[in-house]
Amino acid sequence: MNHTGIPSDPLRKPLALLHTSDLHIGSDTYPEKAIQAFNAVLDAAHETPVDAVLIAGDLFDAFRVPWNDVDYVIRSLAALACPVVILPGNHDTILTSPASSFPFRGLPANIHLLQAPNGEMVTLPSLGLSVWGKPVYNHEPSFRPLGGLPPRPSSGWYVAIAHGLVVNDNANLQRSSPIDTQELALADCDYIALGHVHRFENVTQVHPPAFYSGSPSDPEKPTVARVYLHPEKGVAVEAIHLPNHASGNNRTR
Ligand SMILES: [Mn+2]
Repeated sequence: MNHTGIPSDPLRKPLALLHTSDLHIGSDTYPEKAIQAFNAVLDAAHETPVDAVLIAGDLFDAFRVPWNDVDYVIRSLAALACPVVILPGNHDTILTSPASSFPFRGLPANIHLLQAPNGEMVTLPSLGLSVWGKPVYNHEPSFRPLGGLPPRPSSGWYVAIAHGLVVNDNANLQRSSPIDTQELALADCDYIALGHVHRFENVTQVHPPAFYSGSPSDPEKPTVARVYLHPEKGVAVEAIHLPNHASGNNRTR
């Protein structure tokens, strides 16, 4: 044990992650702004390099997204040259429908798309990082984005990604894709990267740190989150404020 009480683990090296969500590429109400916001996320990742990028849902807006946009997104994420983990949110039907023309089989090696309906773990041995997430196939009250979080791997950092609505009382469990505060409090991981709410928000329940990154196209406060995992200092999260582009989005969840 070190002075923080976190057991020493040689695989837990200092890491920086970029956490984003709710880009809504292909939106029919703000298509250009969505691309501008995506470009701002790429700029943030290039300006201050990170070890991995986590996209916590709603990268795309719908089932039908112009092919040029899909191709641009894939090529741009490949060019980041770090691992990119994508969790499908409720809008990402292009990533979850069997009828989709998305090039699932031709993805660049650094792009990890979570697809298993009951959740899937991506292990990145070079980073000592495991990332688990459960895609949104059915955006309804019975779908629990953090339900079934597997036990912590024996070594390294462990991050959960979830796309849903944090609710703090049982009455609100009738909302679609609910994440209750007990689930946040009991999750045995180092960080919970959330998407669905378009504003940066700290929803930590004592431990582990749990944040919404905010949407890069939010009309008032466009943000991404930068997450620092440090073996002695613990986990720190900061909002990175992005340029504010004209013509706001409608905060579609
Ligand atoms: Mn959503």
